[in-house]
Amino acid sequence: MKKIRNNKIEKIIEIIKKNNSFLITAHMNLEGDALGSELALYFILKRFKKKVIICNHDSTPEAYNFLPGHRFIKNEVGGKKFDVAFVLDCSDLSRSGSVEAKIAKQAFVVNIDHHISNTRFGDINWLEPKASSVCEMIYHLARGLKVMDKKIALCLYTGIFTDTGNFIYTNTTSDTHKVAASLMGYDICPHEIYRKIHSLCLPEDIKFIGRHISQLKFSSDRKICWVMISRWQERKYDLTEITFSIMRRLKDPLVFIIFKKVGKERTRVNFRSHSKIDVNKIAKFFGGGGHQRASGTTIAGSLKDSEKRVISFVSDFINAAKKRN
Ligand SMILES: [Mn+2]
Repeated sequence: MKKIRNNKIEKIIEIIKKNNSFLITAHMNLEGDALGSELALYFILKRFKKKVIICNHDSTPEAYNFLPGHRFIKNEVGGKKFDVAFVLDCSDLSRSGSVEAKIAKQAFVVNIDHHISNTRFGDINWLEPKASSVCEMIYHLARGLKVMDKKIALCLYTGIFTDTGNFIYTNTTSDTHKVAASLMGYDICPHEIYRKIHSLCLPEDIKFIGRHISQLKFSSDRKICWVMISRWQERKYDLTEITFSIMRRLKDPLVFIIFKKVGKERTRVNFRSHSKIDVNKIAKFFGGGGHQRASGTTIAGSLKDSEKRVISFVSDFINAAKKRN
């Protein structure tokens, strides 16, 4: 096993044992790792008879309604005070959206994350940039507390599964597989999880993606591939990931980008890397962040304007990286 920060786990165990009420949150645009780690931690704390509330900025996408406990998740906690707030899978506290204001008022904040761009906003910061997911980290916490059951295992497995792109991204390590194998011992069916999360598209969604795929753009050296989406329909599931999974089939590009118009002068830009090109650094330049091979940012500017700025920056970035090697 690679080095997991056991001293942090011990400290967090102490905090759990000493306190009674807990608030759990994660980032906006909920996905498998955010929800899986929140719910797993919820069940872990419940085993110690603690008062626990999960509160998120966004509502839970329908695709994740198979996760046990999803009905307990709230979008509002009123003026309640908690002894401890757990913030999961957030590189920055602002990623928790409207919950940020609540967290800022809590006595003690535990920041658990695997984003390399994490800003260390907690009173305790347990950061494992090499972990595949926060769920992989929570697995070690659960082991430290000697709790595990089918519900916790299903939540954790789902987060590891989705954050590794079904075990194909470069964040998948032998440790990730060891953790996943151990969780499978609790009667987990990966094919069912896959079907529940990934087989939801309606014919119009596939056609929508198809239209955009037919208009892919490439830099002249074909190292950058991108797509512009002016009318983005929010769905029960993540069309961004589906679009990227098709783009990733391309042989030549090193960086994949999706530009989405999300407001009059606001463009969401998501990056994926196929290579050593560090898209966390690219997103950071534009005020965002994430992981080395998956990141994003929101730019104040029109779709066209953002395209121009980002593509020219990425192209220079790739050329500079080429020169260094
Ligand atoms: Mn994650």
